[in-house]
Amino acid sequence: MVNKNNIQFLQPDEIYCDPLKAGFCILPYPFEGGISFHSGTAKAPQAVLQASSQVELYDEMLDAEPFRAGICTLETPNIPAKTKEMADHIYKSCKTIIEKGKYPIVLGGDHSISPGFFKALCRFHNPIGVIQLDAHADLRDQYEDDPHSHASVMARIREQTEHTLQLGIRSMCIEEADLIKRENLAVETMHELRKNDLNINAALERLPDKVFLTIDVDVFDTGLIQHTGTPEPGGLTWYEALGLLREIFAKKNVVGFDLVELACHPDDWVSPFAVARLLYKIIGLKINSLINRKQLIAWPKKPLKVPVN
Ligand SMILES: [Mn+2]
Repeated sequence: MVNKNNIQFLQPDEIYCDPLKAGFCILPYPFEGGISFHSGTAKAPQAVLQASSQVELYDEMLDAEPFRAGICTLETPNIPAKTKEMADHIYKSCKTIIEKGKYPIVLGGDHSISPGFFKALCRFHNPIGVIQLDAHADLRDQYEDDPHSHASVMARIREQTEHTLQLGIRSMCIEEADLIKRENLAVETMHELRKNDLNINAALERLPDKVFLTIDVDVFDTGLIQHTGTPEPGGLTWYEALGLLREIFAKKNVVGFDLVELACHPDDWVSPFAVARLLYKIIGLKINSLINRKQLIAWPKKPLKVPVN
């Protein structure tokens, strides 16, 4: 796993992306075998890495330079073509990253990669919950005969934990709606969120301290993220999402996260840049959370091991 990508996230000086020293580790995972609508997610990691060279290293919201903690981008692995084999492959890849003491981040790729990543986190963290930001409930037991489809992500995750919180949802089938009611699942629709019906603190309190965060970028408004595998109108604005993320990182120990479902389009420069910005914001929020929890004494000046427990 020590092989570096030719393009490093943010393209900082060499010492800040040294795979041995960096606290954060990004695995680009351009898998596109689980999609059902638009293609383009396979090219997304590369586009985000390229766009990241334009992201300012200083974060004005946090008044800090999070990159100094060290962020290494791994080379893109050879990914099996079938969803079932892929699920095992990403599990092993993420397990290796965690075993090396790195904070794991996966850059997709379509959403079918998340349950395997989560399975790796479950080996190290128990109890652990999941927070999903997504336009879609993803609770179908299977989709187009594939239980590992990107439309079944939360169904597969719920086999591993009962602690889930789904935010920004605005698309589901009636069977999913029935399941949510029957099992009283914590699903906050976009409609409820806009009515100010969401008590995020109460929702977060029901989860264990440790959580995995999975962000399907179709949770955003299509003005911000213009191309995704399955776009839906009416999503989160940039600052609504940052507000939610600030609350999540203030209250929870987020032990890993992924960003999935960006679809590339040759004329779209906005969306990959927004995802690069988002990725960097989240790394900053994680470091800020470690400082608030007194697991770090200050913003790091040089690469360090990120405490994960
Ligand atoms: Mn989605």
